[in-house]
Amino acid sequence: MLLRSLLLVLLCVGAHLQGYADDGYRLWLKYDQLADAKLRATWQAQARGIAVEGSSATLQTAARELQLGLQGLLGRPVPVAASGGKGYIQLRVAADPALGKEGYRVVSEKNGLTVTGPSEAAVLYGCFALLRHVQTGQLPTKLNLTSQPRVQYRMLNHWDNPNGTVERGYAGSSIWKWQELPEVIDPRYQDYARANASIGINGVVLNNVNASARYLTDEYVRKVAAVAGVLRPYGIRVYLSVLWAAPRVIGGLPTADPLDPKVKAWWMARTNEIYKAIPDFGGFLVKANSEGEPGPQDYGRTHADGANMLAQSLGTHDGIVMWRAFVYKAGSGDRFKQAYEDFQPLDGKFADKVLVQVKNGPIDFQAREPFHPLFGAMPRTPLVLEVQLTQEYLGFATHLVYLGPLIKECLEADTYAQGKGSTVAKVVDGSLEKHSISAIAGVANIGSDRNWTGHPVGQANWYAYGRLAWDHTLSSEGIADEWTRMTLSREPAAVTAITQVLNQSRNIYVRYTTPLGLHHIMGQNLHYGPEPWLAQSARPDWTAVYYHKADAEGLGFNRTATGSNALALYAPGARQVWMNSTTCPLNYLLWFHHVPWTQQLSTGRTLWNELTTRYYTGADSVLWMQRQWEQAKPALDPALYTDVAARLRVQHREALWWRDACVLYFQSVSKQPLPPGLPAPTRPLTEIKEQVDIYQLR
Ligand code: BDP
Repeated sequence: MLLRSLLLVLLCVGAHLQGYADDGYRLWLKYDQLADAKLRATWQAQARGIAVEGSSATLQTAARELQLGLQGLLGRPVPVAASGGKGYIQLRVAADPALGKEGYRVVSEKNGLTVTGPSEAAVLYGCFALLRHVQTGQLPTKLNLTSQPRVQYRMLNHWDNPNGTVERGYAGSSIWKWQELPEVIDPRYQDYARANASIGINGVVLNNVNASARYLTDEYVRKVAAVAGVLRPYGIRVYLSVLWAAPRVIGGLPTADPLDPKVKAWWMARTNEIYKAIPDFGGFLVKANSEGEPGPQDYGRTHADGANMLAQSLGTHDGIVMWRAFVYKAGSGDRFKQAYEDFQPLDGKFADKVLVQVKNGPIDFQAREPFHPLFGAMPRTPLVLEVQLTQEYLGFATHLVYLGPLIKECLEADTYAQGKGSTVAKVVDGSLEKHSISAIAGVANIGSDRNWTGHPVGQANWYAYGRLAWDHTLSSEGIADEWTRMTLSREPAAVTAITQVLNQSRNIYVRYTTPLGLHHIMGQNLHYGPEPWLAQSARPDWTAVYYHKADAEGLGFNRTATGSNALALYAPGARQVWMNSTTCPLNYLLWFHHVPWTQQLSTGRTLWNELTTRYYTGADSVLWMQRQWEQAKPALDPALYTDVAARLRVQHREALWWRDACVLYFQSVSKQPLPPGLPAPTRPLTEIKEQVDIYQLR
């Protein structure tokens, strides 16, 4: 008997020391016991219980999450009560004009910690901030965590279809099980809500921008209402992408002309029905007259006509319309300029509830783009910044690419719209042009995979997006550090090794795929792997040669006054930075200039030598990433370590693929020898082309 008990104890201890295989499901909300006993004891004294004033669903949710987190982290029960004495954490809604609607305060007071905010959601955010503080191993002394979001609508956009597929999704299928809804509520919806609320996301678009009209039917509205019911206590509202042609497709009308009274009445009636089922419905996202989607231009109307009609259909409901500016017509000049040409003249013509949603760059979520010229150019229209978290052009779920730096780079870019310091962030948060509404959107990278994002480090991109949506002044490095501590390990050497990888990963990816400002040279349709030789497609602006313009003389797209003159779309201060090919920052050089192969760059190398050097050093850097990851091994869950290590091996193989494909192809045009010291690829271009064909399933 004694022996059996002893064995049992040993088994339990063993299991505890090893931890259970970490399948990534818990994301950064890991509430494993703090290893440091002193730290635990200090917090235990501050968290004898939780006292919550009020019984609303959101406050109860906040208390439950705090309880769950603290019990795990501190390793002992933390009761929740209506009131409590010394050492109880008080949760309270309290008016505080300095905090806006959603800001929180977590402070140490005489009797213990208090978490307050002007709304229930604010208190929930405060609880997550407190948990983050404990999780990252910080002390409670003189606690004063105060923060409020800089952007009002912080959106996560799904590109999910009714049949469960996810457009450009690389982490399994959709998490939304439409066929089972509204009766079956997958418990995963709640964990999804927790994750989003923990980083401050307060709105989700449930379906693809290439929308099915189905979502507007009564049948689907009931399903959407069921999801909204799960998300509501977490301060999250639901939104829908709409198909512009819905009045024809499901409404039985002969037209979807926004100025047609019957069309207007149809939208108004549909909207009212939606609000009956979902009183806090957030509104609509629209992709119109883009990539074959229908839109108001089909009837000779403008984007503003369409957006305003839809805004009108919202009536007095508290909803908004996010109208996407991602448009480019076949055969009408430099694609870089087209969204600008369509939308800029409409500035001032949009109704109050309309925001125009603009991708971070002018082409399409490339690994590095200059900021979109519409930022700063539509002062009378609130603009939503849209970034892509799913790695469509960044190696899917195979390549480790932390997107914090990419998002930050765009937010910090200076539009010079109102002189120096007119950053994209200030345009987006509304402060530059004094807008009363502001929004930011991230295209989700999650799916039904157990670990949500396929690549375990993809979770960092969801996390970083949310944190930056809340506060764009946070640093990308700080967020990487926070995420690593919460998700992977708090062991200092491991944190350093891993965060170095995260922080460098995007630049490394750019180097081995599209250095010096190359863009859109990826495999056709699938958008994976290199295909710089692609010259034939349904439209010229879907080929690679359209963008890199490699010829015997040089490489790059001339967008100066002697070329497409896209640079003229930027304010003089911004344009100035890129205008001159000898002073243009090298990261943007080929975005704006056609540069002779033999031109000497600021690095002292010729364009050709710099280009090839970047491809080689970029691919080699993946080996450095592997070594760093290996250094962190002792501190990591073994299964997770192995998974990422394997993905890094694929990443290296594919970095070499990119390198060899691009170096050999551009060499076939430049006729330049490789600089001394760089070994020639061992396979011919023909072989690589065949490999690409296999990838593309052609
Ligand atoms: C492109 C994607 C396409 C999307 C489109 C969009 O390839 O699947 O529908 O963006 O944003 O990058 O509408």
